[in-house]
Amino acid sequence: MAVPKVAAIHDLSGLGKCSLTAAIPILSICGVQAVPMATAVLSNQTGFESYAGADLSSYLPAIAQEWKKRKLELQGIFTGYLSSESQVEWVAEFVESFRNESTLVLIDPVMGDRGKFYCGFDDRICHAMKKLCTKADVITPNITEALMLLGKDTNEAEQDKDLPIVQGYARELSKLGPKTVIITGIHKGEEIWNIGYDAKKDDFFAVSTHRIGNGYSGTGDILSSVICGCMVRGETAEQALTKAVRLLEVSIEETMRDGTDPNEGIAFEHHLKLLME
Ligand code: PXL
Repeated sequence: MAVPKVAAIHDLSGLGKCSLTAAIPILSICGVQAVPMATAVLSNQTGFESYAGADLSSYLPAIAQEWKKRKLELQGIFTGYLSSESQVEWVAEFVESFRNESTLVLIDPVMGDRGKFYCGFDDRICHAMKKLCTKADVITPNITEALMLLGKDTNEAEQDKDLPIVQGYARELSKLGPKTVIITGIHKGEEIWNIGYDAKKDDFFAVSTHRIGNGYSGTGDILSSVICGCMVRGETAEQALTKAVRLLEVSIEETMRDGTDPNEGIAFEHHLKLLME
């Protein structure tokens, strides 16, 4: 089988091991070609005390036009951090223009974590992201982003959760359009749960792990990249989530031992082999 192609639409951040610096190696090890579209170039992810960079929104239409000339056929479209409301709206048009019946569209609605928006984001990005999610086959919000998309109070994001309540959130989010919803980073005692919902089967799945550390840069992007790579190569969402959580677990354990600054991200490079078929 030819190597499947996935358009990976995220920023390129020098430091932080998130977005494209996570998506490209992970898709590659899954046997999938990343076709990157950099939405912005940044010195580092925005959780550091400062950053420098450039938004690339004005270049994206010309890049898409060249891809059309090359008759690019995509087996997947995978979006993550997008810099502005207008960029999110443009990406929704891109999805419509490039998808076909067999394209897997995975939208990771990157907006915030631990109950708060990331630097520079507010309700406007949430409004646009909710519309973008209607185009998705799969969405992978963390619990904060799920609450934002549902218009609920995000202060409860870090509180211990009753899992049936989160299952209800996943089912509600699937009504936006995506057949698969995976809500990540749900606190339950000393564990972190990730809940999946398959709307076609009206069935739930869940993968948990011990809580280690207090949150590292890029973990959500790594998880969504694994889901994308594994699903494009034919695995189920549940199989993909199980692999993603295992990769995060061992990478975070190593990162804790190394004493790395959480803004720098996790030591996933040493564990990518877990994703080989
Ligand atoms: O990991 C999410 C993410 C991606 N890209 C950029 C970010 C963040 C989170 O802060 O700042 C630029």
